[in-house]
This record gives sequence, structure tokens and C-alpha cells, in this order.
Amino acid sequence: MTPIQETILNKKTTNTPIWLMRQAGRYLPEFREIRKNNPDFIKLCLNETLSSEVTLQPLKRFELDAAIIFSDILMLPYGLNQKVEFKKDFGPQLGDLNIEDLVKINETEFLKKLDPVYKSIKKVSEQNLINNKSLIGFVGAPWTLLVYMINKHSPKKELEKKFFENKNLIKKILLILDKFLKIHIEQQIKNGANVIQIFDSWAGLLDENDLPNYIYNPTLSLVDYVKSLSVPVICFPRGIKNYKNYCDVVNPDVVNIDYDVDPISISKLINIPVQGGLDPKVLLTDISNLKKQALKYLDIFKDHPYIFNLGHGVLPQTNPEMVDYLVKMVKDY
Ligand code: 1CP
Repeated sequence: MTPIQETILNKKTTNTPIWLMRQAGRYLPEFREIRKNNPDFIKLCLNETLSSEVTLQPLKRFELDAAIIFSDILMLPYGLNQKVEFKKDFGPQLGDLNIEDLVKINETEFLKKLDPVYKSIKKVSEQNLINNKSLIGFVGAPWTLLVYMINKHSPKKELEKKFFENKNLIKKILLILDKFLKIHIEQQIKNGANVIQIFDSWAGLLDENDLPNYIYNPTLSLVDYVKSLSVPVICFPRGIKNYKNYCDVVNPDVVNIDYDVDPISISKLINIPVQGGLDPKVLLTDISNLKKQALKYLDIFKDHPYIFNLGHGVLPQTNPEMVDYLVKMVKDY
């Protein structure tokens, strides 16, 4: 059993395991080197030799307890034939969504497009570096994917009113997402992923009364599906106001918290394993502040099953030496 599985399944609290969201990425010079020669991000994700190499880069430097496969949540709309591009200094830009085309997609076509992602997972799972570590597969939650697919770019702070104009369209998209997210999850697990994380990065955009329709029910369907495959599932409903309600309804194996919630109240209210929380901006400060802030989380969760991680992804400006310090510190705790 890997340290992460032990924390999840045995609810053990000694030797806190650690991995970091966006642990493979632009803060690593060896990633930037590969990225420089691969300007098309989607093509990079679909190059199983390079994407498996990038997945392993942080594990060569730091004593992390998991690899997270180098891919993107937007590979799903790409697999559904919506155009997806990543523009420098802008982020993702999606093409127009055509529901008639979307309903016509079949499983074979979808799997063919995303096959290199699964091959990359398989490659990583066969490496010695991954011994006694978890291999995390992931998907975007239906709500967050819906946001990108309709809005076509990052919504930043809020959605326009017209987002919800066509409820029928939203319903159709959510049904398609449910079907293909399950296919995508199943393939990742078949090829070696032994934990699944569901990223709901835009959960914070919704009002409380919209949560059942757009977040609770669609996510629960995926959580139950992952559990039916006997694989643990971590949910990250970033920015949600009431983590307790979310956990009561969706009931993931682990919940990742963002950096805006109070970890003390989480440790008291929530009785499932917790992951994350530390503000990634702390890694941009200095060692003594990093030590203080990281210790805060370690102390608060010392009697709670806890996987160390951040409250969002590692920022591109991060100095890898700060990550090195953090990983060592958590290991020595
Ligand atoms: O080099 C570059 O310019 C690309 C930057 C980049 C990277 C490294 C993007 C574009 N995606 C990724 C990889 C990625 N994305 C991983 C790989 C594994 C790892 O964590 O090491 C993962 C898990 C994701 C997940 C992801 N993509 C999320 C959920 C987590 C989060 O950050 O909230 C989201 C929202 C995306 C969309 C996306 N893809 C890329 C960017 C810059 C974004 C976010 C843009 C936005 O703010 O809307």
C-alpha cells in the first residue's frame, strides 16, 4: 500500500504524505526546456514519450508520494471535438460548441483521440520511480468543464447572466459529460492510475441553491462510479462556501481544501481525510514564512488523516528550492 492509500484507506496520520497540484509545470526549468520546443500544448499532452517524461520530472527532484499524469482537464472537450487552444499569457481558448456535433460523438472516436494520454499513464506506471507511490489520474468536474465549454475561456470572477439562458443545452451537455468522463476515468484506471482527483476549479462561481443541479448531482454520479471501480477519489471543489455540506452530499474519499477556508474549522467539522490548503503564494515568500505556514497545516491536521498539498496549483514563478524545502520539511515532521 502506498503512503497515500494508507492515509485514505487506513485513516493513518503518521508520516504525512505529500504531492503538489501542478507539480509538473512551468516552475521547473527542465519543463520549460521541453515546452520551448513544443509550443502546442495539446500536442505535448498527446506525445506519450514527452508527457510521461514531464510527469516524472518532479519525482526526480523531490521525494513526492505521487505522480499526477501530465495532461489537462480540457483534453475532454478536445476529445469531444471542440477546438481547444492554449494561448500564451491568456490561457485556454475554446472554439464554438455545436451540440448537434457533440451528440454524434461515439466512444471509439473519443478513445482514439485520447489514446496517447492512456499510453502515457501506462508508461509512467511501469517506471521504478513510481514504486511505492500513487499515480493520480484526474478529470475536471462536469460543472467546471461546462463553464469552459460554454464560456470558451477562463471566467475569472463571475459568469454572465446569459450563461444559464439555455437550460436545455446545459442539460444535454451535462449528460454527454457524464458519459465521457466515466469513459475517461475508466481508461485512466485501466492503464495504471490508482487514485482519481476531480477538479472543480470553478465551484466557487455558483450560488448555494444552484449546487444540487450543477455540482452535487453530477459529481456524485462520478464519485460513485470511481468507487465502483474500487479506486479512491479526491474531490477539489475550489471556492465552495460550505465544504461540510459538500462532503455530506458528495461523500468523496478525500476532500482537497482551498486556501480561503479556515483549516481549524475543517479539521473539526469534516471527518473524512483532508488534502491541501496551503496558499501557493507562500512558496513565493521566504523559508521562515514557508516553515511557519506549512507547520500550521501539519499541526492542525496532526490527528486527522491528511495528505499535504496546496490550496491551488504551484505558481510558475515558484523557486524549485522552496518546493524542495517544503517536501523535506513535511517528510521530517
Ligand atoms: O506551459 C503552459 O503554458 C501550460 C500550463 C499548463 C499546465 C502545466 C496548463 C494549461 N495545463 C497544465 C497541466 C495540468 N492542468 C495538470 C497537470 C498535472 C500537474 O498538476 O502537474 C493538471 C492536473 C491540470 C488541471 C487543470 N487544467 C485545471 C484544474 C486545476 C486548476 O488549476 O484549477 C484547470 C482549471 C485547467 C485549465 C487550464 N489549463 C492550462 C491552464 C493555464 C489552465 C487554467 C486557466 C484558467 O485559469 O482558467
